[in-house]
Amino acid sequence: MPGCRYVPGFLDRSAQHDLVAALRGIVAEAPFFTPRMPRTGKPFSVAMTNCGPLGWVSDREGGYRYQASHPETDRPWPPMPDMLLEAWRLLSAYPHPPEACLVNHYRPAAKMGLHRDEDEEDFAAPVLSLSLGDTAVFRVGGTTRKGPTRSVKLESGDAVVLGGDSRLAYHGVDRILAGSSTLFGDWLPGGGRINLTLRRVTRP
Ligand code: MD3
Ligand code: FE
Repeated sequence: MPGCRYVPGFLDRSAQHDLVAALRGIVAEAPFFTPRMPRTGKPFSVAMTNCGPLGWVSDREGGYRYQASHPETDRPWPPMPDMLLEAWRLLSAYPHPPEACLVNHYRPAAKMGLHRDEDEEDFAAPVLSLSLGDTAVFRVGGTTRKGPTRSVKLESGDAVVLGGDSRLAYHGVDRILAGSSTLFGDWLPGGGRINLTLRRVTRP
């Protein structure tokens, strides 16, 4: 897909462990919450939190949006760790810092339906995805909902930069290969996968 750059093994095992340590601190300050679908209130199977000045949230009343505070604690999101800002500088080719890092936790049975990321004002900036833990079977289509899709596996340490045409491509997570990674150790009982997406939300 044009504008999409897949960087397998971008984070080595040591960098993955450093990122897990940073995430433990983030989750201690900003616990995972369960977002809900607009109008229906149906819960997502993916648990979420954020770091950085803005975070993505969703609930029945307010729908999908970015806001500066955690929806349950009302506290500001914790800062983005330097290693994430560094990954953005290395991979994004975008001359302004990211504003939001959405942290998605997939338990082994979690999925994410086919969707586009379109809650941001600035589609000129790419979305940077970093995967940790269990492998995800990911689905990628084109910029319309109909049309062919293909299946791609994302493993712990992989990075994907979604820029150009791929920035508005349909994508989702079909399934998590439970037990495919031991990265999280005794953190996150039940294991699973964490995906981080770094985003620019506002136009600079
Ligand atoms: C688009 N997250 O939070 S990472 C999301 O794995 C989200 O948690 C997924 O979709 C996750 O909105 C996907 C971003 C990603 C990765 C590869 C892609 C988006 C992509 C390839 C093509 C198009
Ligand atoms: Fe997405």
